[in-house]
Amino acid sequence: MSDLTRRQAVKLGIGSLAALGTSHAKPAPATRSFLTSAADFEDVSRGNPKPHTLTGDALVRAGLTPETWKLEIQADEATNAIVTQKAQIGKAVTLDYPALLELGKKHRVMFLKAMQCLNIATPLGQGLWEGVPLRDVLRLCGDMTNVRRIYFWGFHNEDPKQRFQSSLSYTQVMETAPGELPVFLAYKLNGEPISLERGGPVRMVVPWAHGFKSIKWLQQIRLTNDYQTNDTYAEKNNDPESHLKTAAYLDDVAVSGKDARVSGLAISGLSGLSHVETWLRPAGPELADNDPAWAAAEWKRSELDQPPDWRSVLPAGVSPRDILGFDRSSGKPLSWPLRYSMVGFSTTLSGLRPGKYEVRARTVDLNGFAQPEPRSIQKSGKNGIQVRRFEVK
Ligand SMILES: Nc1nc2c(c(=O)[nH]1)N[C@H]1C(S)=C(S)[C@@H](COP(=O)(O)O)O[C@H]1N2
Ligand SMILES: [Mo]
Repeated sequence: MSDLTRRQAVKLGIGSLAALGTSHAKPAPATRSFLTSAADFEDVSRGNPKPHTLTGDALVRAGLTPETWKLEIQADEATNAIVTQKAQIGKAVTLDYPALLELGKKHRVMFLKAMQCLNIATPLGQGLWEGVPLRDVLRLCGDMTNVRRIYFWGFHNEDPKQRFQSSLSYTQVMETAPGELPVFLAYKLNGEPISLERGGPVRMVVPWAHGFKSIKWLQQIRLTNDYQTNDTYAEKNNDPESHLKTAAYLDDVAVSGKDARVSGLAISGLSGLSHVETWLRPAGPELADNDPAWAAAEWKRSELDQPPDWRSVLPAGVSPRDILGFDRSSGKPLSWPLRYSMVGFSTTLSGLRPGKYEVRARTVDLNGFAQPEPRSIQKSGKNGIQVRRFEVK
């Protein structure tokens, strides 16, 4: 349940986590900005050298400038004892950056998404992502036969061992349930071209998934008849088909006199977010999962931040009416909190007696299930109930 240290992160093979070693417990901000600026996202990137550290010619050779970027879409014709028929597509396609932007004129989608690593108990950031649905890109390949899955990966220093790849089923890509959100190839973050560090020029964005499906520096797509995941994240015991978890993440508690302000961020995952609750008790030793105190806990509702003034939050020229998850005519969110985004919560505990305390926070989803129910394995997303300790003098 404790947050991840840099050493643990390295052991788990998570990636760079450059900033996380020092900033995993976030101070309670006086005001929290709804969107995270591209540079303030926590970075989770593999590679040696990391693709976003390349410059000059190396960057050009890597095809990571808007002028040199290309996406190759091909059939993967491999067969085996179970996959007996090979995938076939009308034609292989190579798409460049201007062609993708051109597709965007007709098909563009915009969407607010929290980026969250399956392995890290802190949200990485929240952005307004803009791009073209993957299904509209794949249509360029014409008719497809025997395609059951889409594999994709990014630039990886031309060293196959560094490849970071992910996959989706054909159905997930081509069909979107009402109210659900399509997978898309993003070329803008917060109204700007996607920075190299955030995976630009083009990054996959999989709305319902943890970060590892949202492949950065995207350059390759394969259409295959293989029905199995090939995700790099299936290694190290992770569940490669897990959905984003509904969960609360705590800031450090801010104590002022006899008052304690408890705050944090709640992610609305696949099961949605009804509300957040907090539980205050005198500080004690670590609570085991089977401690009777859990059953007697008094959980109290916390306040969720209300929708912000969208005009002041969104990049210039972006209307909420154009963002998926918002009503086309009123420009209001269809639900609050928004699907797959995060929202601040807070509670002020007033008039506390001097002493040491611990406070926990949990979400309740739209099924009425309290976090972490249905009880998940930690390798399907870090949604353990967090605790913060503080003292009132
Ligand atoms: N090409 C590539 N894409 C990648 C990764 C990577 O190492 N290489 N890391 C993934 C993981 S595990 C996460 S959590 C997110 C993090 O996105 P961010 O660095 O923009 O916060 O990127 C994903 N996309
Ligand atoms: Mo991740």
